[in-house]
Amino acid sequence: MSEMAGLTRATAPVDALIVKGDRPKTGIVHLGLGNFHRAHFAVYTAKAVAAAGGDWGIFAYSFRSKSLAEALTAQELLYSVIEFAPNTDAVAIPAIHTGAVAGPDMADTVVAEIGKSGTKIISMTVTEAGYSISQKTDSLDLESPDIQSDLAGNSPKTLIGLIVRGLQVRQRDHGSAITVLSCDNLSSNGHRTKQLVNEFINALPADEAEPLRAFVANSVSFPNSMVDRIVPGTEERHIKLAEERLGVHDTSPVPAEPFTMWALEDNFIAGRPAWEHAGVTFTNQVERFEIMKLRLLNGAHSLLAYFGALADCETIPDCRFQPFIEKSLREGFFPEMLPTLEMPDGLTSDEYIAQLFGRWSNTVLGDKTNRVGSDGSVKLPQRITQPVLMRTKAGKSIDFIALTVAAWLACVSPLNGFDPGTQAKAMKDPALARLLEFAAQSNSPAELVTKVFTEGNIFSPDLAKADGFLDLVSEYLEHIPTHGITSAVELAFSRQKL
Ligand code: CS2
Repeated sequence: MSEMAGLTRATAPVDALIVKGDRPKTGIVHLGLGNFHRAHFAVYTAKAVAAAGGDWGIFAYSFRSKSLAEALTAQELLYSVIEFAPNTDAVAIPAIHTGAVAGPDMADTVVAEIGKSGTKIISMTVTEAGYSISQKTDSLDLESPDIQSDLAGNSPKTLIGLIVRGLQVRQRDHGSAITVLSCDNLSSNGHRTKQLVNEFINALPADEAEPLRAFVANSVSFPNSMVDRIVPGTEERHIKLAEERLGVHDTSPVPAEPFTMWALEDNFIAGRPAWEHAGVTFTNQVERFEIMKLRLLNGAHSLLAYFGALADCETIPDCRFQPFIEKSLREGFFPEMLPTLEMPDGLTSDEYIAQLFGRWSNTVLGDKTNRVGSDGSVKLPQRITQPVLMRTKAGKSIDFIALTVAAWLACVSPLNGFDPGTQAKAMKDPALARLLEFAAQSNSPAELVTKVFTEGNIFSPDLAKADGFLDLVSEYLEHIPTHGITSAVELAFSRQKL
C-alpha cells in the first residue's frame, strides 16, 4: 500500500474518479504515458467507466520513461491531475490504469497485451514526432533504422512497428476486431495512422503482408479525433502543491488547465467506453475541429513561443501579454489563418479566439515558452503547410506565417553568433543537430532557409515551390538578429495585404 491510498485526507475538493470495488479489466492498451495522456484520455475514460461501467482499464506503455512507470506502479497506478487556474483548486484522481510499463525491454509484453482478445482499443499520445513520417515522401520513413529494425522482426522500437506487430498477433491468434485511436495533433490523425500502418504492412514479406492487409481492412477501425487540453510538464512546485491539496505525497502529479475538449468520430469497431458521459463531442465534423485547433491554437502557440522567446518571455502568459505579440495574433496571424478553414457548426471563430486568449492568460498554470517551442520541426509542418499553399496559390499575404517560421529558425539554428536568448536555447528538437549543421554551413539566411526546406526532410517539398515563401522567410530571418523581433513585426504589418 502506498501513501496514495490515503486520498481521503484531501484538503481541497477532490474529484476522485475511483471506481468502487475492483478496477475494470484491461480493454485499452495505451502507447505514450506522458502528462497529456494522464490529464486527458485517462480522465475521460475514468469518468465514462464511473458513469456507465465496462472493462475499459488502461494498460499503458511509455517508450522511454522507466522511472515514471515505476513511480506510478509504486502508488497503485494512482496520481493526481491538478487544475491550475485562478478560479479552481480541483483535483482528479483517475483510477483507471491496470498496468504501466516502460522501455524497449517491455515492447514484446506490450505486443502481447495488444494481441489479447480482451483488448478492444489501442490508443496513443506520442506527439507528432512519434509517427516516423518522412516529409520528403509524406509517408512512413522506410529509411529510418528503427523502422527497418521493426520490419526485420526485432522487438519493436517504433509506434507503427508496435501497433502492426500487435495486430499481427491478433490476426494469427483469434482475428477479433480492434480500434486504433490516435490522440495526437496530426491532421486527420486516424486516416494518417491507417496509412502508416498499411505502408508498414506493405513493406513486409508477402506471406506476412497479405493476411495482415485483409485483417486491417476488415477488422480494424481508425477514428479521427481532435484532442485539446493545455498540460505543461510537472515541476517541483506542482508536486508541492499536490501535496498541500491532497495531504499525501504524489510523486507524479499532472498540472492541467481546467479547459478540456475532445471531438471524436464514432467509429469503434470493437466497442468503446461511454465517453458521452464524460463530455466527449461525437461528431462527423472532426476534421473541421482538428484544422481549427491546429491552425488557431497550435499555430498561434508556435507564434507565441518563438516571438516570445526572442523577447525573453519565460511563460506563455508572459508572451501573450506582450502588446506586439497580441497585435501580431489578432491583426496579423489570425487574419491569414481564418480564410483557410471552416469552423465546426455551432462554434464561431470570435468565440473560439476569445477563449484562446483566456487560456493563454493562465498565469497560475504558467505553461512554459520552451515547452511549446520545442519540436518545431515536427509541429510546424502540421500547422503551416496547407495555409501557406492555399494562400500563395490565391496570391494572398503570408507574412505572419513566414515570420513565425523565421522566428523558429532564429531560435533553433541561429546564424553568425546571434544569441536568441535562454528560452530559445532551452528548446529541444529532434532535428536540432541537422539544423545546427545547416546553420554552420550557411553564409546567409537565404542559404540556410533553402537548405532547411530542400534538404532538411522537415517540410513538404511543395513549400519550397510556394510562390515567394522561402524569400519571405529569408528576409525576416535576416531582419530579426539585426533589428529585433518587434521591428520584424512592424515590417510584416507594413507589408501584409489582407
Ligand atoms: C502545444 C500543444 O506543444 C505545443 O506546441 O501547442 O501541446 C498544446 O498545448 C495542446 O495541443 C493543447 O491541446
